[in-house]
Amino acid sequence: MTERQTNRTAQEADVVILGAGPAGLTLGNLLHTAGIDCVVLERADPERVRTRARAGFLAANTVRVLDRHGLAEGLHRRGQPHGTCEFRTDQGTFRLDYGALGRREQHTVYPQQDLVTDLLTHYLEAGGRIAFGTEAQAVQDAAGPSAVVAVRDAEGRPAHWRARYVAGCDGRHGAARRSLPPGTLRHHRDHGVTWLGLIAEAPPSLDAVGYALHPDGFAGHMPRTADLTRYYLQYAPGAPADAWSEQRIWAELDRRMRTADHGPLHHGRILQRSVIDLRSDVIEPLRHGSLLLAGDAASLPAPAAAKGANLAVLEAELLAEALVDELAHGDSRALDRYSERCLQHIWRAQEFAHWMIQFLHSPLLAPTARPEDESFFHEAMRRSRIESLRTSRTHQDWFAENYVGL
Ligand code: RFL
Repeated sequence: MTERQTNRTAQEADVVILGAGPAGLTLGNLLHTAGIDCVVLERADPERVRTRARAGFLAANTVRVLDRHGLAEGLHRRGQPHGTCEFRTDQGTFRLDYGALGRREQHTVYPQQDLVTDLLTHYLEAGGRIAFGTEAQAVQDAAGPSAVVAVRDAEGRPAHWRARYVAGCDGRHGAARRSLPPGTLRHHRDHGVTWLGLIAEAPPSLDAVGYALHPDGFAGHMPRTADLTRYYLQYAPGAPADAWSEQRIWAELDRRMRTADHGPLHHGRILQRSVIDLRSDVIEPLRHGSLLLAGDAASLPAPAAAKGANLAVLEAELLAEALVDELAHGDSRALDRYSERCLQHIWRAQEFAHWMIQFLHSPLLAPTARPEDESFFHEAMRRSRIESLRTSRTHQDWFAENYVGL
């Protein structure tokens, strides 16, 4: 496989895609297959792109999108179907076979780095253009007939790309967001909760996603592969990622996951740890002249509901269809509706992520808290929600539909 570094003197393409994550590479594949002249500009090197571990749970609709375009071979071969979650609470433990509830759909567990590797391989083998080590600095002239992307190449030299359309798929700290015109709305919410995100070199310890709702804070168990498990621990806001030793981490996980009642967790080396402040935002609108946003650049859903990579793939397909209509057939109607169509999905995902955050996290009562304080009210509502989800089939169907759906 060759990775062609782009060094044409006249640097231009009909569509310049910023970022080689799930959004940018899905879009690149779809446009290239449809014969649209496009290029992906990626800040990182290929090794980093292929190994960045993040998401793992792909919704049924995401698999359908990838299937439609012949991009799902790897995930069918190596991904694992998954349809159960287990809630461990001080009101008891219960399991929901969400794959048999609601619309009866399952997740496919497939690490994001494997999906990105598959998408990149497919794109390169089809002859797609990509420039690694190329950091977009700004998108200029998006209101005019063609936009200009100012970049720095791997040696730090400034250069420019000219495009009829620029797809901002470069995440929430990328150049696309920095280039939005004044007055663009950014709806933002800080959920006031922090997680320590961990990847452990250990097999999953239960055959389900585990959500432990503990008075000392939330703990989560997410299967990834036969040898790797992702864990989350609710963590003190502002604490550095290395504040806890591995021993302390496993002790907290054991306690919050109630291993005394449910059996031990498989311990292993902590391969990766990061502090995740649960925040959400939505940009509105997602189109500004020839600049269009997709994936995390368009909206960041807090990772509590595993929606980000799924939205990225869905939006990439909508954007590809709209750009093909416009560039190949001169029909701009889908492009005009792109922002509105995506925002419907985005707000549904945001609403469910918000619900999950309220459900999973206790207010961590301070020793000085009194029963008349708001935190007690919040905790009582949360207990009532747990009871409703445990006992009401209607509530379980609603949960399943939102948990796995988009
Ligand atoms: P990405 O994946 O961040 O890719 C953006 C790419 O753009 C590059 N880039 C630039 N390139 C050129 N010029 C610039 N100026 C650039 N700035 C950035 C970056 O190097 C990168 O290659 O965005 P994309 O494609 O929008 O995909 C979004 C997803 O990555 C994200 O939403 C998910 O990882 C969120 N998420 C999950 N989503 C799910 O659907 N299911 C899950 O199970 C799930 N688990 C998670 C998650 C996110 C997590 N983090 C990051 C907190 C678990 C975690 C821990």
